[in-house]
Amino acid sequence: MATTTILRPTPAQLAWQKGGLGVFFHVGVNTFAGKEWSDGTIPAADFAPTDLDADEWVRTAQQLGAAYVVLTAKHHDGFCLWPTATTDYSVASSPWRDGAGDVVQEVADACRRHGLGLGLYLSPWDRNAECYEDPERYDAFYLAQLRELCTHYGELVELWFDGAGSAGREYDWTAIGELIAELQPTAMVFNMGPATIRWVGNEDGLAADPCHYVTDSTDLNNYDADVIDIGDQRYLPPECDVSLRRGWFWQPGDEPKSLEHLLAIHDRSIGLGANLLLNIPPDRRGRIDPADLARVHELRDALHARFGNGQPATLTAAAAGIEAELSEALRFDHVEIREDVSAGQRVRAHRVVLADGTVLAAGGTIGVRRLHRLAEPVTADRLRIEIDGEDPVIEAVIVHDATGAPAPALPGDYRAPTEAPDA
Ligand code: FUL
Repeated sequence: MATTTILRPTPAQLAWQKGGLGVFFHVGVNTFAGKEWSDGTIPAADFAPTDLDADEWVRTAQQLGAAYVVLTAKHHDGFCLWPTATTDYSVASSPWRDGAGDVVQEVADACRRHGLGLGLYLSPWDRNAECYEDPERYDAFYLAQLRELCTHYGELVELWFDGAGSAGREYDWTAIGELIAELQPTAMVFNMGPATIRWVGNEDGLAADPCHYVTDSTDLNNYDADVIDIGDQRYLPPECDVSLRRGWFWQPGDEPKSLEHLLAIHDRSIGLGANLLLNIPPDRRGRIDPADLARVHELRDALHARFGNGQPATLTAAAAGIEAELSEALRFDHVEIREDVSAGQRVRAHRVVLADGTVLAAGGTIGVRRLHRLAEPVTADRLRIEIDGEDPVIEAVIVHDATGAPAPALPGDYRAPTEAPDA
């Protein structure tokens, strides 16, 4: 790193990071057209879920341990899932609930019932709005939509601004930032304009080590940790987005990823100190597809089997790190470490070492949580965590015995082939 300046998270950023897991819901006219992207011409009348149950969506997220959800209030096609005053291209023009429904409201209510935070995706690129080609008019239109979302649904934990389709287009990020500061000052802002969190750089749900919380840019093409200009640095922790299925929208014939693949995504996002936003797309009934639901429950059970019975160690400071003392000699095959990043991310490198000097695991970032899966189970009553970094604070070391629990292949390549959207 070129600097010793250590930037701190805001309390809202830290709370969001500690939450760790979010669930994405992509639903809209695309769901009924078998498309990933559409061009704004699919009739609003095609939005016709027969049995929409937002409570089931949010309950499913909660069962998986999510802290928040993010709903596509408007995708690139411009169709709005709430009865906006800005356009007729919305649920108000659909047969669903006789045009009197509001998906955003139903999800917001379910979030309140289940204690999850609500996030909303409002695509800047809008392929339906007739004013889109006139930047001044569109900026006003977009701000009006954002104002509706920021005023009618209670507290928002995240606003998702997707960059797709917007290359070369500058939106009025100053006004957007002012509106958010006024109406939803603690909402995380994803990746554009007044961003407070950033995209991890792929749609496979995979972070890498090191996982920097401080960067100079959300533009990953320009990101180079060695040439950071101190003045431009920002605390921008990453969110890894990925779909349970191949597509973001539910499509017939698509299937959920394997349990092993999902566990690998978990370990390489949450387990590397990043957030994970896992998309579980409602189907044409407006329900979670039974195959998806079964896979989500398998994932929940597997995570519980691996991490549900952790044993925390008692920590004491040592020369180059900390000593972690267990209540007795325990068998374990995973080590979880949590850094207190409230005064900034400080650990640059670390090693997990047994009393006899055997190095069990090593890495760069610890961050809000780091999971090490050991090649072999060990039995020990103490560990040393050796740390390189500036005044690092470790808040927890937890050992887990996941004997017999499903786990991803070690190592494995879990990148998905990329494909252009079909519109
Ligand atoms: C992308 C979009 O183009 C996809 O349709 C999806 O919404 C994904 C999360 O972000 O940029």
